[in-house]
Amino acid sequence: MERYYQPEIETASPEQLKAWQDERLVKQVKHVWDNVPLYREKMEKAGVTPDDIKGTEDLHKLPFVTKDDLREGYPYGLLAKPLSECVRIHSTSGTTGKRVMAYYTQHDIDLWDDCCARALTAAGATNEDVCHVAYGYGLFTGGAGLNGGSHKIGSLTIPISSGNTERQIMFMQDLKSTILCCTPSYAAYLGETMKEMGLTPDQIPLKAGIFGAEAWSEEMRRDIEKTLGIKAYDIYGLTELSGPGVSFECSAQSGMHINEDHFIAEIIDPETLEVLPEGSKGELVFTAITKEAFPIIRYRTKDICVLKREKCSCGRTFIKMCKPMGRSDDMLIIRGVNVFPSQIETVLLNQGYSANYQIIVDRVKNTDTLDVHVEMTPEMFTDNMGEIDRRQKEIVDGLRSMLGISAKVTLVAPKSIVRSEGKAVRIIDKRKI
Ligand code: DLL
Repeated sequence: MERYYQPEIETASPEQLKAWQDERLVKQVKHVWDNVPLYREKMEKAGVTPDDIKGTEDLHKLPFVTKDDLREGYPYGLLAKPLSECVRIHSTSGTTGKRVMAYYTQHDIDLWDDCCARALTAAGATNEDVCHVAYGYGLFTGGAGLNGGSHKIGSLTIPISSGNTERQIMFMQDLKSTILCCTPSYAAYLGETMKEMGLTPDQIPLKAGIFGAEAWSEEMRRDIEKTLGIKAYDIYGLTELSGPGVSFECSAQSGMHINEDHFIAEIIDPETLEVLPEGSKGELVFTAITKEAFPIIRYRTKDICVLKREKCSCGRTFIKMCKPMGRSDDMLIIRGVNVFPSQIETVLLNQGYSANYQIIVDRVKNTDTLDVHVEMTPEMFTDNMGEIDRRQKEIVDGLRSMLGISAKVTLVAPKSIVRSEGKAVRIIDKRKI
């Protein structure tokens, strides 16, 4: 039987959900107008006042907010509550320029933890479970978010953070970890290390994993489920909206339910900025309607996605988002063709490779080049050049039919591509360096 953390909310009627959203949006717009100069200026420029916003149907009147707006506000420009009422900050891992700072009141943390508790419960976790949180702790939101959710449901929480992979596995065995929380690339690495240590899935008590923070394919899900002997659930979120738990997968494992009592989602055309009808592919935009310290209105995530409201076998009524297909700023344009790294991953995993690969893009004599380095698995490792050539050609053909362009493929030895303990870095775009 499906279990919920907050059944009355998670299975609320569409009318009830809309009523909550209407009321909270109106309140939130007043809150930012009164307390955050950036929002007031943007609204004034767009000719909108809080009186124009009566409910969700008026959302489209409000201006968008981008990462650049948030960066400009560094460090406290977007604060909507006195600092004395804030209890925590987190921040994005931005490598260039100023970081985005997110602030939280205790109430914000409580609601965020509830969202993560919903995700854990949907993956089957209860107070009988041992929740192994191997997301990074610190400014990154992964560790703190799942840690908070795990406390809410009363699981025994292991705040192990990422790294020290063999110790992680020893703890899993000794402390009988049943729920694993980390990035999908780290889950794959943990599986690989277990195999090398001579462990089979039945020697590890894990039963489910909650993996997110980066794009991962269905093929990678199947691989992780097999190597770890678990059910693998997706979880989505971003620092600007609290962190993990904006949406989460249920037993149906077919898209993530958005916590609509806290977040309103829209899909827009990233070029024209027009709101697209449900079911269209476009950029995800979120409005956070319950956050106090760092409210966010119509935030352009850059994540490319599709929304669908459908009857779900789990009984939840929240709208679902598909696995993000990548970020519009991760999308590579190679010789004029749009290429998402996830398409390359699908080809590789379907041909029996693991998700250990690197995509190198360069421009030689005014022409874009696409090089894909792919690790052989230990089982297929060979120094037979004929066999290597055959395999490389097979991948080149697979990529050509998926992407419509040619790539150079180089097979490399097992373990020669650096493993990630957090979000994997798979793209090197030398054109931008
Ligand atoms: O990655 C929060 C998080 C932590 C989510 C742990 C899930 C689990 P940021 O570092 O701010 O926050 O990065 C947010 O990561 O805009 C997406 O591009 C990407 N992302 C997050 N979850 C997923 C997912 C955290 N499940 C950015 N699938 C987002 C694909 C994801 N991409």
